[in-house]
Amino acid sequence: MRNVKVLVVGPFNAGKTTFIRTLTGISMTTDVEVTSAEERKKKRWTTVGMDFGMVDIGDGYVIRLFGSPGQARFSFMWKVLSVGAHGIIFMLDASDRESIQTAQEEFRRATEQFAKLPMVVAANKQDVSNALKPEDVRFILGVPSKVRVLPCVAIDKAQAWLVLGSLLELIMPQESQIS
Ligand SMILES: Nc1nc2c(ncn2[C@@H]2O[C@H](COP(=O)(O)OP(=O)(O)OP(=O)(O)O)[C@@H](O)[C@H]2O)c(=O)[nH]1
Ligand SMILES: [Mg+2]
Repeated sequence: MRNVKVLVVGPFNAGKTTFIRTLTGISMTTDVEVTSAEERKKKRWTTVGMDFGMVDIGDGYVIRLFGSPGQARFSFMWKVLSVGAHGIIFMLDASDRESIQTAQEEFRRATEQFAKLPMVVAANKQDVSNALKPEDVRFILGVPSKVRVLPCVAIDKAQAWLVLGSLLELIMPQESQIS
């Protein structure tokens, strides 16, 4: 059995937990009710520890998906959760103009922290009519040309698979490192 570890990071409300739930049959999360009034305007539940789900992609490969919390107070969790990771999905809510500055800052932090790992950017919530397109996200976040920015709808299994598949294409050539 070959285990591939993927970590999903990104700001509060990006859709990380949803993405992992959509893709994996088995999953766990540590979501609790949001306490801050500002954040509560956006949604009721937030991740305070991690999300986890596994998916068997055949040929003896199992993908283990870990999701980080998005609230800034849990930023230390990136380091904890990335131990042994083979690749990173940086997810943002492309429909939320208010959170774009936070996404810029978080993306900068991700490129520094995960410089050695394969990464793709998922411009989530493309089903929302005003969502920024991947090329706009690339420009605003300053994503380097070697990093792919992909459209994503985390509530849609086929779309979520395309994002995971793009990252796996980057990871698999290095599969000798996978145990
Ligand atoms: N329309 C739409 N809504 C989405 C999509 N993905 C997630 N959502 C919604 O966005 C909200 C946030 O989703 P979560 O999965 O909780 O986001 P998160 O990144 O895990 O949030 P934190 O753990 O709090 O950082 C929820 O209400 C989801 O239902 C999507 O692709 N389209
Ligand atoms: Mg979450």
